[in-house]
Amino acid sequence: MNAKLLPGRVVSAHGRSFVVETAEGPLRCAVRGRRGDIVCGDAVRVRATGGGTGVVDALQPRKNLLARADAFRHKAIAANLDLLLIVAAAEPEFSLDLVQRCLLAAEIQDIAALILVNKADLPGHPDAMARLAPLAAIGCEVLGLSAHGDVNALRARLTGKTTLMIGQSGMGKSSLLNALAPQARARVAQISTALQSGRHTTTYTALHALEEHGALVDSPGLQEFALAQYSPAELERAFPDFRPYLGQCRFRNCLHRGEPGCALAAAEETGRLWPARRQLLHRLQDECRFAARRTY
Ligand SMILES: Nc1nc2c(ncn2[C@@H]2O[C@H](COP(=O)(O)OP(=O)(O)OP(=O)(O)O)[C@@H](O)[C@H]2O)c(=O)[nH]1
Ligand SMILES: [Mg+2]
Ligand SMILES: [Zn+2]
Repeated sequence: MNAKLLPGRVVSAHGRSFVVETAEGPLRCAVRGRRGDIVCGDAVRVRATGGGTGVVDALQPRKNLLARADAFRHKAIAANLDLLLIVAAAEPEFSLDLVQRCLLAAEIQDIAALILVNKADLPGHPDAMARLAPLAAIGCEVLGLSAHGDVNALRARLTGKTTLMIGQSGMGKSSLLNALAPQARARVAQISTALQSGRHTTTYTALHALEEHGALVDSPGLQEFALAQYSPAELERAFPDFRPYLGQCRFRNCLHRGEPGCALAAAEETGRLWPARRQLLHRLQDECRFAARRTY
């Protein structure tokens, strides 16, 4: 039995089994003990056990971790990311709430984010772009293109980076992966027109090498994105548009829920803040307070 320790990177995580890419090729590794938290992008050391299998010996410290958590469970998605690509489209209809939650998760983990509006060939595309205008106005980058057309504008953004694609089912994440890394041959499926939703075609998270250096991680479609693992204060600080006003409220412990002299409310009244943002903050804080009363 070969007992050599090899450095490697986790390239797919499927339930309790995952694949680690090493200098000697990919090794299929099983989870031993409490290792259920290993995700795509993790740097590990593995002990080869022969026949293309291995055992993870050590998980290296992470630069960041993209994860979601509600009151009931914590779900890590991918680690050591340089860019979060939030994929939306005109069809099925995308959730602005979900896009914003993804942006906040990236902000808290210090990961750059880019909103990609796919399916630019569809007639609903300009409306989809317009729905994102309030986020573009606060400095979020929004790029529109079609996975079935020219993807070079996106390709240029991915060079040398490890990028995670997330978004609702049916937005075209796997189609984008196929356009950028054809050897991935990811499965894609028609959306359900009756339900106006995707079909949850991608079932596990996997990392694919890009020709022009860098890696693209495809993930299963999300229905919701809870951020209950963060504190109310962390959530508040994750809104870049709130920053000029934080600390400016009359009460130092202002919850921005109608107290007199609230700087966020005043900024809304003069059109400097988009009211949907404070409502989102309140929903997130309510969710994390509810979760704090429970244990996983
Ligand atoms: N018209 C048009 N259709 C697209 C485009 N990109 C993807 N689609 C279609 O959208 C449907 C869903 O695409 P997928 O790539 O499977 O979507 P996904 O985001 O990976 O979905 P999940 O794996 O379920 O999360 C497929 O029928 C694709 O052919 C595009 O740019 N234009
Ligand atoms: Mg997919
Ligand atoms: Zn306030």
